[in-house]
Amino acid sequence: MSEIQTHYRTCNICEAMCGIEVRHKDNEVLSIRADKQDPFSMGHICPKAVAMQDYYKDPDRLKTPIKKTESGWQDISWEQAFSEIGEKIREIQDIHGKDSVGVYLGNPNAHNFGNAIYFPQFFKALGSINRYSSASADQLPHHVAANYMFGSGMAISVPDINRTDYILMIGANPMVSNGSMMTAAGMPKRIKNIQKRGGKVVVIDPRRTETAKIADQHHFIKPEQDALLLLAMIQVIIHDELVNLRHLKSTVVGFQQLQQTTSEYTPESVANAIGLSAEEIRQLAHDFALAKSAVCYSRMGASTQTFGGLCQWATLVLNIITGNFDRQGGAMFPQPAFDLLARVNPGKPNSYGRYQSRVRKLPYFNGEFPVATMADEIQTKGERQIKALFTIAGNPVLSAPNGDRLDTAFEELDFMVAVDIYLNETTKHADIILPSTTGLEVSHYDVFFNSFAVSNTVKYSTPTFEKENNQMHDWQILKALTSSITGLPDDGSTAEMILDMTLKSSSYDDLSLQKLLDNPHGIDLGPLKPCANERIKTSDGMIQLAPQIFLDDLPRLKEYSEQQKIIKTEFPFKMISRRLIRSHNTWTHNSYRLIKGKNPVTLQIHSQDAESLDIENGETVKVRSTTGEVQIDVEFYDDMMQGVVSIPQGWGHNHKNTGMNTAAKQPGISINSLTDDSRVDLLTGNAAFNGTPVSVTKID
Ligand SMILES: Nc1nc2c(c(=O)[nH]1)N[C@H]1C(S)=C(S)[C@@H](COP(=O)(O)OP(=O)(O)OC[C@H]3O[C@@H](n4cnc5c(=O)[nH]c(N)nc54)[C@H](O)[C@@H]3O)O[C@H]1N2
Ligand SMILES: Nc1nc2c(c(=O)[nH]1)N[C@H]1C(S)=C(S)[C@@H](COP(=O)(O)OP(=O)(O)OC[C@H]3O[C@@H](n4cnc5c(=O)[nH]c(N)nc54)[C@H](O)[C@@H]3O)O[C@H]1N2
Ligand code: SF4
Ligand SMILES: [Mo]
Repeated sequence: MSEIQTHYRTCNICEAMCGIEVRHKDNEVLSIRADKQDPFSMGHICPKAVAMQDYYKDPDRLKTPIKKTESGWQDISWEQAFSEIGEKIREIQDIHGKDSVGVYLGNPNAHNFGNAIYFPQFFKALGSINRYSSASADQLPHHVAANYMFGSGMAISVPDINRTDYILMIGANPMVSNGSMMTAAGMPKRIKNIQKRGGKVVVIDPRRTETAKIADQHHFIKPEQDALLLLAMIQVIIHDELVNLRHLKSTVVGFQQLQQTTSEYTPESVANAIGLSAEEIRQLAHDFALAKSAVCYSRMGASTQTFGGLCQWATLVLNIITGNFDRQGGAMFPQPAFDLLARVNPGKPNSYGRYQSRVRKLPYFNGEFPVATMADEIQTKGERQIKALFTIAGNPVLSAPNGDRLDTAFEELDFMVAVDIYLNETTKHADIILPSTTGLEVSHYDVFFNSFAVSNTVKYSTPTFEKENNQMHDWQILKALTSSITGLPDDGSTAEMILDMTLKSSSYDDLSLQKLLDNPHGIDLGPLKPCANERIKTSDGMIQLAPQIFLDDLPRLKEYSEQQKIIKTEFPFKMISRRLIRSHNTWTHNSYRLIKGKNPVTLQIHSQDAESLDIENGETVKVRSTTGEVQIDVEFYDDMMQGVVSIPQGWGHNHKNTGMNTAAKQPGISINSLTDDSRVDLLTGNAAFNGTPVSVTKID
């Protein structure tokens, strides 16, 4: 008889890095609970972690490579899959050039140990600049701002949430999302602790969110007007002589330019456009500047919008000019043991805009072009047109702006390979699907999210369950793909070997894989410390307060505000997205325990807005945008700002064409049938999901 065993590991579904305790007998999961001994998550967990057992046992999961044939999908061996892929990719690149093969990387790549380690080899083998990822539907503006102000896109500062006295959250809903670009398991407790120590939580959001409801203050803001709010706050702080650079005095350049360019953004001049009164804006600026410590944290709401770059720049400026940067309780740099900044040399060449995308001239940054132009690059004939595509752990048909267009574009490819655990809306277009292990079957070390974590810890998790003999991990698939393209043999390395080497050479003493194996709950490396001197990578070590590219983008902001006064009639509402506690992006809906109950995919609208259109609560309505139309049930929700409607992101499962059975019970509609791929932040190329103009009408 086998024994009940307890396994400790990290949940790798989202960036919160919660420690979990999995009790199991052989490969039957008995329970999944929070690991109270994890020094980072300290007993936090969310419902999604429990669903890890569902993905482990899911009969829809692919376990062997499949190939599309005239008589349907056929199982094939890994050898056959890699050999056919290698041959086809070489053939396409011989005819159309290296750049004719594109790559799209989805979100789980950031959560899967090993992927980041083996991507460089794979990219080198392909030799194509046609790369895309979910980063440009997400946090790209954070990286561009960090690149220009601190000299590296990975020099990301995070709120010192554990010690701050005042947090201003713009377009973030951590009570649901658990935090993002701020890895902080247990956000509900961390937020309550701010209030317990007498601090304040202020939320700026067009929806009175779950976070806004527990905050000390919430202000509605019209979608995509956050840059104006931030600029006005900066104007007030400078005008009212509240600037206090503190310890940063000798590290900051560009203050004069900042003062000059922001002086026109008085609260009075922006109040109408943004929907806050001039007094409210002034008060916010004063409260922020005068708090013992304060941090401004702007996320999805301030990034996936027409002015994402300006928002992230202005957010950092606000933290810096109030002396809340690289200081306890302000915005601070994590010092991860596996340090992605370690090999960045100060003054390294800037990759922003090194190339422009072929069709729409959007900027290349950090090895990629914006995903909002991927369909253009597939569908527009000419040199460097994408003829073949790899999608790796991504579902852009549901996640990218105007996903329906990609649904068509993927059919036009000569060849497509998907590395994915499911046959879904995106992977159904592939010629070959390579299924990887996932969740409880994989080992884990968080390479990325320790770089955004609110305290420094290290932890390595062994797999809870051994993978089946014929299965491959994502990183093994990447290595095999690399060999299949280059024809060169595998170098024999493993992700674990690289981790061990990196830990041993880290700035922390005595770290090694063995030490982490001996400490399965993880090791605390202490709170964030001031360390800008080692994290800033500009050539002169100075922080750039007013990089020209942001100043040059300000006229666009002005034009937009002018336009807003005119275009109203055809699409009178602004649409925003929302996240749900029991759903993660596009791929978790095959867990029945997460999706059971009422259909959560509703159009939230203020009852007065609905009633003015003669629409009743629960009624199915038509929502139309420049790109598409959907039918969806209305939910009266008076916590919406009037004029703004909200739809959950990540849904729209088309059960007829995919293998995902449980998800098909609650298909929902895809919000990205409505978002427009021509709406981007022109500065960074990031997708502008927020504020998509839509109309809402009765169905006759
Ligand atoms: N309108 C709107 N659109 C949005 C957003 C929004 O707020 N509003 N949010 C954006 C954001 S923040 C993001 S990050 C993107 C996400 O965009 P994507 O990354 O494209 O979408 P995911 O749902 O994360 O796709 C994950 C894919 O990986 C597969 N998968 C899951 N686990 C594994 C694994 O371990 N290995 C492999 N190989 N595959 C795996 C899943 O089956 C799925 O196909 O969506 C963006 N799209
Ligand atoms: N449960 C759950 N957790 C998740 C995910 C998930 O799908 N489900 N996805 C994960 C991923 S990939 C990410 S990137 C993070 C994202 O984490 P968050 O950034 O916290 O994401 P959202 O919940 O989308 O919050 C964005 C907020 O911005 C608001 N908003 C929309 N437009 C505007 C605007 O123009 N201005 C302002 N000020 N606000 C606006 C929305 O109302 C929403 O409350 O969440 C992660 N965690
Ligand atoms: S918050 Fe994220 S990491 Fe934590 S249990 Fe939920 S899905 Fe997993
Ligand atoms: Mo994301």
